[in-house]
Amino acid sequence: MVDFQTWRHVFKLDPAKPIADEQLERICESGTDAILIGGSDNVTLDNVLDLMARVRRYTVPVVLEVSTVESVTPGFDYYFIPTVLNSDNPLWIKGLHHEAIREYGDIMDWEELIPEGYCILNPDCKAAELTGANTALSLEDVVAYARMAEHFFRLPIFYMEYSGTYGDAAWVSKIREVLDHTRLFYGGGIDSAEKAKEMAGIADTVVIGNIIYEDMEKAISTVQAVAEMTKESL
Ligand code: 1GP
Repeated sequence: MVDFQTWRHVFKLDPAKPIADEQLERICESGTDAILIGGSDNVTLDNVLDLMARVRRYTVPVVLEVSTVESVTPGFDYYFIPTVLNSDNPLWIKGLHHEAIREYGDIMDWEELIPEGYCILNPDCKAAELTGANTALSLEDVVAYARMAEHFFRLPIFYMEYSGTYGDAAWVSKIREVLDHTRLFYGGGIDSAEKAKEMAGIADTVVIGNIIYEDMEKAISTVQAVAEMTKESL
């Protein structure tokens, strides 16, 4: 049985962005712990199905990070469901979730459904704009969201989402200190082995996205970097 609780390195592929077969093979065979399929724009059932089928040629676990109800389809190891803790729009906190459960509640395998408590920290990213996230947060605000995720909502994942920009390692460290059971995911701006190593030294799981489409060598180098950091911290 695949267990997301052990994952240290995850590649996030955007179903709306084209990727050649050879490139996909390098990503899937890189030694990463999982492939997360998800994006903010133009995610359709067609492009999700297409990418899932292509990733399924490899043994790596594959997860759908659900952003639209229409794109939900069977065949993934897990369904990660973001709930955006710093959005004031209930649609992104529990509205779409309600819609999806109304539609698929009878046939859902609840073990495969993993809620993620998102805290979006880059004001300029698509996800912030889409969800109306309040990114003008102090560190104390983020600490409170992390504690809310762990102790109030009892979420298995707290995701510091800096998508497109490299985050503040001091902030990530502080959040690390306040979480015991909830897994800390970090994503955003990891475009080198050094940055992958730094964030993997703090967070439980690092998510690497954009660089896959910009510089394949650098993307691949993050896998080894995270493995080294994991070894060093054992
Ligand atoms: C995006 O957190 C991921 O949802 C990864 O961010 O694309 O900046 O690597 P990047």
